[in-house]
Amino acid sequence: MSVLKKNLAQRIEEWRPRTKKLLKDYSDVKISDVTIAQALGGMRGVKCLVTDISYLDPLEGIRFRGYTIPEVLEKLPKPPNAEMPYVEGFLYLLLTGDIPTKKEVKEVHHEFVHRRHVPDYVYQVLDDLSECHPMVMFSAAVVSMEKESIFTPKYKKGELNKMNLWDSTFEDSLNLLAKLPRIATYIYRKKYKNGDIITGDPKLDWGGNFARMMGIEKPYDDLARLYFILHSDHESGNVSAHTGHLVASALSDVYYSISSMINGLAGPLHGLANEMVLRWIQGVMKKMDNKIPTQDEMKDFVWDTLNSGQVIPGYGHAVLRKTDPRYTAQRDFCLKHLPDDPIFQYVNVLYEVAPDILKEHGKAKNPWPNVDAQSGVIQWHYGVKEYDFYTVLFGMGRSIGVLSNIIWDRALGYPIERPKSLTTQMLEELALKALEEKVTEPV
Ligand code: CMX
Repeated sequence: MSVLKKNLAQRIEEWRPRTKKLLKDYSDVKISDVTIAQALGGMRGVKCLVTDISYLDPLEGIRFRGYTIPEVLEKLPKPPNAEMPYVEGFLYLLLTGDIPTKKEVKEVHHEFVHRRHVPDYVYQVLDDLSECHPMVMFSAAVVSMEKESIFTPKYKKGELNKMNLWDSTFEDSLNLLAKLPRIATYIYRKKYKNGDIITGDPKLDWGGNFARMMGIEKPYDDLARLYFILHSDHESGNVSAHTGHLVASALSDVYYSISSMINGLAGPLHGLANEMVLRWIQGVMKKMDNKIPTQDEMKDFVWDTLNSGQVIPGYGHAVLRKTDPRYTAQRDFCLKHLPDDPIFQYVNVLYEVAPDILKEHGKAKNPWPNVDAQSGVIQWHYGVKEYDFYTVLFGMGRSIGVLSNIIWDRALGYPIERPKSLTTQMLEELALKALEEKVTEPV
């Protein structure tokens, strides 16, 4: 058994009694009330999911296993001469809660190397779908590998029970993760570089090998590591994470779950927003004839967009109420590596004016930028100019977090998810009852 799996097994054993005790002794303690606004409003703020992989504080932003982004970037081991940590070590952290040693990271790396072979039929699927959107190719490639699942045949043979469900899920998850850099870069090179495929190098880490197979020089490897870590997890209520969790809760294997997660990420209000940001910025650049706009000029563009009833992409968030620290981490990378990039300068002017305008506009609860406001800019700078591909990158990162969650869901025996629905008439009756109670309240 690998060190990662052994340590994970130990953490699971230590954790299980906590969940068990909560269920046994405190099951009726209330954690949330649900209003009509929440039922009709996408369940915002309803506290009804549990995850220990990451926690999103509205004012502080994300913490992974208790660590802020700067702490994660500082504490995790890095490849030689690299600025950013190994994705392998980050996975170790998400799964066990521990900062791994370099030796432990190397072990995860070897696990990935053994599991990275992509079956031939996946390339056939990708070749046949090469006219489709890259997210369609990515989702289809993942679900096409379902027959590789170790979990599903074991389940069918009756070999699984609540105590060992996680074990074959872990195996499936590592097998899938190991293949993602090859699949994603094959999509990219097939679609946009005339099928000129670059072979991988098993000596390289997950992020470094991804950069190599994309065909992009340093420091793109560091950017890749940073990007995948930042996009991995944002607790469980966002569309992609929740979809992955929901599908897996039916004990669908991870190939089905991650393919569904990718489909959720493809929407413009979620993962596709990074593409929309770049489109928006480049639309402004065209109108400005590439001249950097003054703040006043940028204000006009922002108001034009808002007045035409559209959102400012890359701004706002369902939970966050401050600048997303994932935005800040990418901004720091830009300031170091591409401070003079013209698109970055546009992004900066937008940052100077958009929050105040959104406050004045008065609709968005969060006027600050989110992760997507910076990510496309950096990709463009390093030559990844094909917008459609950006969400595939997001999907690679998000898989790390969602798979970690699914493994733990299975380890802790979380059941199939099944919230209850009401009809509109029932809501009207509840509203009327509340009104009557208010009227009869003593003054
Ligand atoms: N520009 C203009 N209006 C905005 C806005 C923005 N960036 N963000 C929110 N609003 C509007 C909403 O459209 C909504 O309007 P209506 O009342 O007319 O429907 C109102 O403000 C209230 O919305 P909210 O409660 O602040 O935000 P939601 O939780 O409903 O939505 C989000 C969150 C991210 C979908 C929204 O802010 C948005 O559409 N942002 C732009 C797209 C984007 O950047 N998405 C990426 C988010 C990160 C991710 O998940 O990947």
